Amino acid sequence: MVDRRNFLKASLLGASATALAMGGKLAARAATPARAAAGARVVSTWDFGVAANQAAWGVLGKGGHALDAVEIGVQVPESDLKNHSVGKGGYPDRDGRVTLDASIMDAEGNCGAVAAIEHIAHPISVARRVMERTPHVLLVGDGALQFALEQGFARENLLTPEAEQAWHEWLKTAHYQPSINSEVRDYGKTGRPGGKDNHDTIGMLALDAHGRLAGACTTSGMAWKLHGRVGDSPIIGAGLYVDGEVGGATSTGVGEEVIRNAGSFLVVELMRQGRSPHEACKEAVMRIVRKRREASKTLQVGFLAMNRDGEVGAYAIQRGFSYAVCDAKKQDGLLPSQSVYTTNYS
Ligand code: SD4
Repeated sequence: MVDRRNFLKASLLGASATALAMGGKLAARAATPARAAAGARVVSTWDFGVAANQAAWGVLGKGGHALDAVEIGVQVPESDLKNHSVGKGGYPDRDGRVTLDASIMDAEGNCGAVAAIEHIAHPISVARRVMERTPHVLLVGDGALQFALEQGFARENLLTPEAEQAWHEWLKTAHYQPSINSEVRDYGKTGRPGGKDNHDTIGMLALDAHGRLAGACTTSGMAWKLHGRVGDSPIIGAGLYVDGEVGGATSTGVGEEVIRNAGSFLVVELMRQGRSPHEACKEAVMRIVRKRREASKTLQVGFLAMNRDGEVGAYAIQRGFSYAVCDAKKQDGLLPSQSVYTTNYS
């Protein structure tokens, strides 16, 4: 767990030392980047969260808004063609269509989302437009695409040759078992989540220097899903939830299990009752495991949470889940999550 109090103490000490060195009150008030970012922190799911956090830090480090930070941050994996579970380059559904899900939320309960949207490379930015320019929360499928085009987003082919080839391979058996995290099992050398060859959904939570919280979540969903399938990521309360009084949570893994348990909302409510982010994530994971004792052995769900004080916690069903942490002290933190099962992914 990252201790924000020590971090704050360290930054304040650092700031006053600088002020003394500069000799005077005026200097103490100077808006150095370190001061502008004091107290800010951004966290996100999986190894690829490191690069995404650094992009978000470009906003937070200058004292910018948490909402801008999470949007810019998750655009990094959305643009990464090597990443087959977020944005362009994502694996398609069983019909060969790349359909994307995304959501964004701020501390005041403002939120927007798109589900099963095609042909748009940055669904997170469409989700933000839904939040800011419509009276709605969630647009899906053709309606979401129509709105995005009206808003000036470019129409693109999101199916890369590599993803298309993987789909043709899959078609040879066309075997899909919804209870198993096929994105993890079907590719990568380790056969486990969290390695460099496989990454899941990115969920990101940011706290800015003004104490504002925001979150974002974006994915191409489960590879080879039924056309029209929507996971947890665009469902507010499932894949993402933020409450300025408490904190935020996000999830990755088999979305059906997260939706069944209103996962991210549950994590935030558990924190409201006094649990730490780590304890809250663990209890939300255990709720899934208790209900699905056998199935849980072969599926992955991970939760990541940050409270309003900037304390961070995570927990997953399977080992291998990682999360990236970035603040004024260290911009490339990557931590392993604890998990229920510690044996190899089966
Ligand atoms: C979903 N939770 O669509 C997302 C995708 C994911 O491993 O995280 N896959 O269910």
